[in-house]
Amino acid sequence: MKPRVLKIAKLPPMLDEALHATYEVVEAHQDGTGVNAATADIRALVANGESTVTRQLLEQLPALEVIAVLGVGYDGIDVVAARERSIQVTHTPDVLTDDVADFAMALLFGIARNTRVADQFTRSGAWANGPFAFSRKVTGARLGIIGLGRIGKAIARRAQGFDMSIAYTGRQPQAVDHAYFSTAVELAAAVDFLVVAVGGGAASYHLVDEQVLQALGPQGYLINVGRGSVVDEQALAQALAEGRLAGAALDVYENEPRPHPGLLGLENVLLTPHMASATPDTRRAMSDLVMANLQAWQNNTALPTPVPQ
Ligand code: 8YV
Repeated sequence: MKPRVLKIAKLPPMLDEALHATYEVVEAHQDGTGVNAATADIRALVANGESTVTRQLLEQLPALEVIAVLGVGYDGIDVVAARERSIQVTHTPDVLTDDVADFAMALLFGIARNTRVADQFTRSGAWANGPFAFSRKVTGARLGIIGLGRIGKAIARRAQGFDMSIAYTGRQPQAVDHAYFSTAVELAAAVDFLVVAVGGGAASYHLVDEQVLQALGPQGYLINVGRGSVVDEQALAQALAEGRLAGAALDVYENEPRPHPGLLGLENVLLTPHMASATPDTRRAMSDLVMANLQAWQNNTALPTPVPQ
């Protein structure tokens, strides 16, 4: 008999196929509600970076042994509650770093050079009435990174290719050649582009608030490829609408899949649907890593990518 797995995420077709080939897959919503079958003998759970696994859900899964997250971020998972029951939690770091860093640069360039509005301008024929407005030069600008982890460092490497000066904030200074600021406000005040590359959770909740946006100022741009919860989206929409910030480019939102309505009508924003890691190669690698973690769990061997302690 195939082991039963609870799936609480929309998964890439290749992972769905692999899961169905090996397991009996029981489905539920992203927040773990609406389970469509009995759960007493479910021993594994597959989630993604947007899923929530609460203590309550874990209580409904008395036989659960492993949670495999498709994604590097696992802020939706109550890891403390899982550990109390020795449930192992895995994620998919590294394999998506390049895509997410590439996409951060795409967003940065897109908002700085105003490509979204320029495309509309070209298509609409408005060009016939005169040239498009000037946009912001990127090469040589000052970049601030919130969260100099794997993805933050990959963004820094790319930015160095554009002669950008790099500064960062994080829990502590690291052995790198970039300027360190102990707070997001100080960092924001010192840069032109502020990129959020930090994960979600209580520690980073609304780290980018009114004060940080104020410090970034009317010439400053915000880019977010980390988690929506890091940015106070209401404050951001207001600052953008009032011209207190030059622009923002976001791939993640506080309430996905619905960006703050105040953002939708603004010209100086670039909005993408949480797609930074969504390329076939990367989603294949992420899917393979989920399967490798589940296989190791079944074989009772060390899991390849457990979440850090
Ligand atoms: C994915 C992510 O979009 O890795 C993460 O934490 O948020 C993304 O790479 C997501 O987890 C898959 O749906």
